[in-house]
Amino acid sequence: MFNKILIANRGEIACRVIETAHKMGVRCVAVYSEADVNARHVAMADEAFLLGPAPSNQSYLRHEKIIEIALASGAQAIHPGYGFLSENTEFAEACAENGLVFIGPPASAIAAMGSKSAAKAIMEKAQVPLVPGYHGDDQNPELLKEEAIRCGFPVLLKAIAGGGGKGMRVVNELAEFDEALAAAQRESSNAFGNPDMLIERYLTQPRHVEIQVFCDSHGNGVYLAERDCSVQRRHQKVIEEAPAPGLSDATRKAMGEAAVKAAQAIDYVGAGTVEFLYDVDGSFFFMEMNTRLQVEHPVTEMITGQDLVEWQLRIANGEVLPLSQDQIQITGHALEARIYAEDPDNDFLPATGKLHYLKTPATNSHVRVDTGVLEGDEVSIHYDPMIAKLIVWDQDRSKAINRMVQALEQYRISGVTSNIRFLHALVDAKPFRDAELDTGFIEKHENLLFNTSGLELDKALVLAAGFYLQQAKVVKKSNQDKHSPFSQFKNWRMNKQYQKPLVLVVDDAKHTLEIQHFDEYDEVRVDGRSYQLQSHLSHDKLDAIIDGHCLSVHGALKEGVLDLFYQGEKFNCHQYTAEFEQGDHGSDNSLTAPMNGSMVSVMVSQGDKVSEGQTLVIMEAMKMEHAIKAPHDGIIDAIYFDEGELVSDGAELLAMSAIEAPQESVS
Ligand code: MV4
Repeated sequence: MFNKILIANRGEIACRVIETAHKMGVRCVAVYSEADVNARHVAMADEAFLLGPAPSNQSYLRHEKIIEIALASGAQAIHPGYGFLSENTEFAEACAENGLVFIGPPASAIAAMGSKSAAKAIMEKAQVPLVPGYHGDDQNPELLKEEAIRCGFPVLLKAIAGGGGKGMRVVNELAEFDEALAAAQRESSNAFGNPDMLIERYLTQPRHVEIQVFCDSHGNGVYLAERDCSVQRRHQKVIEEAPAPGLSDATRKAMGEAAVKAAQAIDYVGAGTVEFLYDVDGSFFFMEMNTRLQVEHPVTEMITGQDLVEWQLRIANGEVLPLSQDQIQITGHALEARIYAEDPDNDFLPATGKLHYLKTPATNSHVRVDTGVLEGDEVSIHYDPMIAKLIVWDQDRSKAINRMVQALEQYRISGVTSNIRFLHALVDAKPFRDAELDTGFIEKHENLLFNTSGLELDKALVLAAGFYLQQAKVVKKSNQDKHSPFSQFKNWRMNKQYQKPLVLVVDDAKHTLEIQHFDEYDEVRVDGRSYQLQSHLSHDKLDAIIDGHCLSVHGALKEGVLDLFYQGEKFNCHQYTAEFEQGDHGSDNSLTAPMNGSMVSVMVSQGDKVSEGQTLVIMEAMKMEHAIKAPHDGIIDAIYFDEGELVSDGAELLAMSAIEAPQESVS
């Protein structure tokens, strides 16, 4: 076995690989960018080397530098994780040329799966089922039309050079075909420099079911069951699970054997995933093969009891597969939720910031957290905004869902917007519990998933009042410092009528709470409605009784801003003060960056007259564009950034002044 490996990655997957390597007694060399010097993967490694500045192309994508570090540090092998260099043929070749073992498949196998049409041709030859369609070289439009008719409408045009859902177009009927083909070819030429198309019968409600395969260098191959990854959003997986609900043993076997055939058709070695479209009638069709360890591999580990990273290291070391096919058993059900720094209620806009409060569920045989961040870390624009993977296991799917709901409720993040509430709503939704899965799940059930809230506003406000009150008590006891930020609570005398009402701001609306203290409880009045509150705070946990309803919430208070966590939801408020008003709304004529990013396009010039809602500039962060619009009619006074410049969160982008309505002359 290698005594030292280099991990050419960052974040949770780098940490995941280090964990297993250490368990096996293998030393780990990490690499890191300037942004990651304090990252968890660096801390976990035995040693780590700087690659360069934060952007990936100056750090984690630098082939030569990484190989140089591996050689200099005495590592014998490189684990690429996923993303970055994991499916880079040149990098795999460069490892071999330098006598380093690439912990992944041979470069030729990566290359074979790089082209969609070539991959389909290989799979057809290996008798792996393909969606009925055409993937030939002859691109004569008349021939393509004949082929479309042969498939049966609706058909799907897929750009040969596309991928990940890019360059696809549905054609519902013959009459639309000519125009749709011409448009698809134009788009594909522009986007990928290649107009060539595949044609397939379009499956209207498919599921994404993928098989985990492993092959050793002695010609053996096995499958470790499947994962259902149908719950996706714009081709990003959201929830993954294993096994796939409702998949029969016979289908599992057929799909597994097809996947092993697919891998062996390209002389595969190592961990791979063969993706299938699984249709409502139980048929399945090859989609593509991923030649790496995947993000969602933990659900397979949970139901098979195997450590897939250990399998990777042993196979890379030339060993035979640890288990034969009949030794691979599946037990129970596992789910994975991807916790992201993003705002589901705002078109999944990526979020950045400091994770100033980060609490994770207790881990045990049922709950696993794979993460690369710690409390206090920064989520930046430079890398994928995944904060963690939350993985649960239980004897059956319904129990596993309960575990997931519970674990999400124990996952609390303050400082960065996350998708936790969305995930909680998703796994708890009836159609998800009923396993009504297909790739359109999120769109179909929008009403259950977005802008939902189970916590009544009054109750939340009363709980917030309890938190502020109890926090003030704790601070008063332990800190008499007049200059402490909590001296603002000096008016909160116990057992006396509270002099000043507590004014809380929620979603820009002010709520006035009148509080009266009694020996046994506080009376809290919200807009004339009165509640009896008893509360007790220990650390961040508030136990409360509101009119006889006992409930517990957690809170994170920072600079007067309170996040209350309750059953997977986060309730945000702050105390109304003059400073907050300023900080919140800024000066009337400024426009600020909503996140770290870069300026893509400046669409106005100084002196321009603009109208409310007009797009002024476009910023980009995490490959997503975000239009900054005029909040009112006005005139552009100044523009502070040029196209292409980096912009940090909160920076003033431009200044504009309002156009005064024409004044009526006053006589
Ligand atoms: C399809 C399809 C329906 N019919 N092919 C999307 C990504 C790409 N790799 C394959 N994709 C699809 N191919 C036929 N003939 C529907 C999809 C599809 C999809 C597939 C898997 C997971 C999520 C998806 C979301 C939308 C569309």
